[in-house]
Amino acid sequence: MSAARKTVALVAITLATAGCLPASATTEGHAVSDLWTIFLIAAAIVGGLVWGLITLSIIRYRRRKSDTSSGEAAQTVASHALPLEIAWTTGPILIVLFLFVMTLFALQRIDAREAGGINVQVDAFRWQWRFTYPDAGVTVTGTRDVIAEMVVPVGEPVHITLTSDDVDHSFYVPVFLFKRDAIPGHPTQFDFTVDQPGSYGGQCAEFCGVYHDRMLLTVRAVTRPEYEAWLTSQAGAAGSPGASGPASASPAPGATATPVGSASARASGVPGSSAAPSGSATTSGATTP
Ligand SMILES: [Cu+2]
Repeated sequence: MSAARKTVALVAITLATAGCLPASATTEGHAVSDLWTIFLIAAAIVGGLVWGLITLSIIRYRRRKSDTSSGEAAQTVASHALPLEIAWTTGPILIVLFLFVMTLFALQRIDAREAGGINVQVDAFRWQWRFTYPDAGVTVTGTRDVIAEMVVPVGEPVHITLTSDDVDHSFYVPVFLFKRDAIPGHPTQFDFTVDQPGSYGGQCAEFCGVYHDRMLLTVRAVTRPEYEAWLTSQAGAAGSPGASGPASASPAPGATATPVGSASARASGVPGSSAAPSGSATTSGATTP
């Protein structure tokens, strides 16, 4: 294949895939990707229509050699083309209304509260995350060396209460197609249900200070028995010296300078990664800074 053809193929593939979202890992995320597809189709229809009419006009009404007129084309004044005027006013209004209603439906699906499942309190702080399981008395606090990992049962709703200890942060797991701000003093609640077992990397998505980049996190979805075994191991670890129960979980504010994250912890935090991190990362994730 020649260089020119390769370039054309590359540009075509880039354009064709530029609007694609990654497949969502949660039930709620499907509402987002469905909505995205609807917007994309609407945009493609409008774009196709506009470009088609422009191309048609350029070719069909181009100036020909036989044309000896002064150059000005016939002008279509709005008052002379009432049907046209009505069409290009109502068309866009209907499209926007349709997209607005579809967005409301999608929001309803995303914000739906489901029965059953587990509760997790998520606290963002400069510069890590704390995940508290109030029903089990387990707390996982990320440190500057080991990012926090939230372990959840796959296929069950996870009820999150999100807040921040200091400044605005944002809970963001890219493959969940979902992001929500953590605002001090204003807890927010949302649910998600992870469809497939795996480890999903996330990060703070609100610039919150010099070490904002340290605010990585992982959500690991496992089977119910694995989840319960993990909870038991965490509850056991919390009782031993140097491990975190809720009381000893508070981070050192303004913690100092070394970069966050061991290589393995970071590897498990790669968005979309499906490799399950080792048990040792989980355990050390629960220790105090
Ligand atoms: Cu942050």
